[in-house]
Amino acid sequence: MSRSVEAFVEKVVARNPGEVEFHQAVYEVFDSIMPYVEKNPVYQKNKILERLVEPERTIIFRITWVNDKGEIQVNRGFRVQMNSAIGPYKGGFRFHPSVNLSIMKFLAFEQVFKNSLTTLPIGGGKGGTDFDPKGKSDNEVMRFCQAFMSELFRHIGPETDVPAGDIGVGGREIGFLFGQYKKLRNEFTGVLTGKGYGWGGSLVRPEATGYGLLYFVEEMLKTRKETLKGKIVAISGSGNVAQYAAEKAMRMGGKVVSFSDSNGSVYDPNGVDEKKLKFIKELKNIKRGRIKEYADKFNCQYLDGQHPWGIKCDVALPCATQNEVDGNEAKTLVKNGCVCVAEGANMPNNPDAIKVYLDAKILYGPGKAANAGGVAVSGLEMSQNSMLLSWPREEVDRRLNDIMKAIHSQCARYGKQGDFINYVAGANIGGFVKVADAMIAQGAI
Ligand code: NDP
Ligand code: 2IT
Repeated sequence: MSRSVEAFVEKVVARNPGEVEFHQAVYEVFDSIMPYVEKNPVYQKNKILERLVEPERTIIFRITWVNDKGEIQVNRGFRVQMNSAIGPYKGGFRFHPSVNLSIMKFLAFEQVFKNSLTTLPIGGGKGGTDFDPKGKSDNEVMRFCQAFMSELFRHIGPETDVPAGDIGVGGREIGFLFGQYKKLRNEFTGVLTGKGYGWGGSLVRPEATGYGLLYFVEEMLKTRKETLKGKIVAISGSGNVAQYAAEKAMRMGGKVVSFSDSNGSVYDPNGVDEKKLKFIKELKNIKRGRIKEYADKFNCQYLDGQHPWGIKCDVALPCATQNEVDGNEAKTLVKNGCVCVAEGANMPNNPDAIKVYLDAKILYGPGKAANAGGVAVSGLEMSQNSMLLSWPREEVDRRLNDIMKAIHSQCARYGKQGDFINYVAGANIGGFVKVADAMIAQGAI
């Protein structure tokens, strides 16, 4: 870390004690943009870095709801409205017991640069709650979503802040949240994305993060004159992103050999096919069961309590959560011949792991570039909502593919180091410039 980055991050740590995930995200971004900032004094003069680490607004609130037994439950809700320089705040809701202010701020911070990279006019935000949807009935989830929105509705809106899904929030939750917003405001607007098709949703939004990830991987492999055909692909997670990453990887000719959840991983050396994928979608989206049932059903290995990174693969796609790959796991991946790591999840590789990939000069695509397809199609959902129309599947998919290619070009433009593309530097600088220039144009606000 350079002296100036170290000094800056120290101040951020002192001002935001204990927010370790936020510190990690700030360090990662500023480490790559600092040389660019130092070459362009206008950014320092305008205190852009100091402003970027201070959310424009943070809302923290109590959520009170009643469970099926009639007992009162209390949870905590968050919305971090990080930066609106280039558009309304935009970013998902996470429902997971680990949610705290640090995790919300790291995700909102990352979202600012990611959304800038999409080429669309969307600012950055993130929200969520420590409510755990696991084991709750549909009615409990509905009452919780209604209670959550009963506070949040006054802070969001189609031209102010447009939330969507993230961990623990999919179509079911977006439906309940949208219903409550509509009731309280008496307005049918595009205030949330990831809505159902037929009531304002966009085709391809459910698939967008996973599909976009593979479009990005395709571009990365192309720089080395390779394709996914015949490559062995290890995936972690088994939720929205993992499922559609697997679907697209498979359809591109890759062999997907793993999934995971918070209990363990499955290793299927024969590869996932359409039938197995259908089983996972039903298991995870409807039955809400554990990934171990996949190993039982298809008679393959279950790695209890383990990540899938010990499995030999050509391409690794972490699609579960932050810090799910450490330095040793990254070394194992590289040793086993992995040539490409692309992040479906946000910040799944810790700083040691990232260093391993950069030192080995393998293809490494950070989340803010590689998983931006989800929020990009959310942006396209907003466009369709404001035009009161819906585009056909092929149109949305083509736009998603074009956006992922444009993000790849941005990364190559700002990250080229000889014949190596440093996608970390490329994505961070590429995302930064547009937001920083907009902030300068809009004055000291
Ligand atoms: P889902 O809730 O659909 O799935 C999450 C998956 O990750 C599940 O398999 C879950 O296992 C696992 N997981 C979650 N938390 C943990 C944890 N603390 N430890 C181990 N495993 C965990 O979420 P998504 O697929 O939507 O999100 C996955 C990742 O992708 C997140 O990092 C999210 O921020 C990122 N992302 C999502 C986008 C989207 O459009 N949905 C867009 C861009 C990024 P279990 O069921 O056991 O909890
Ligand atoms: O991390 C992310 O980009 C998301 N969870 C999607 C956000 C969105 O607004 O679609």
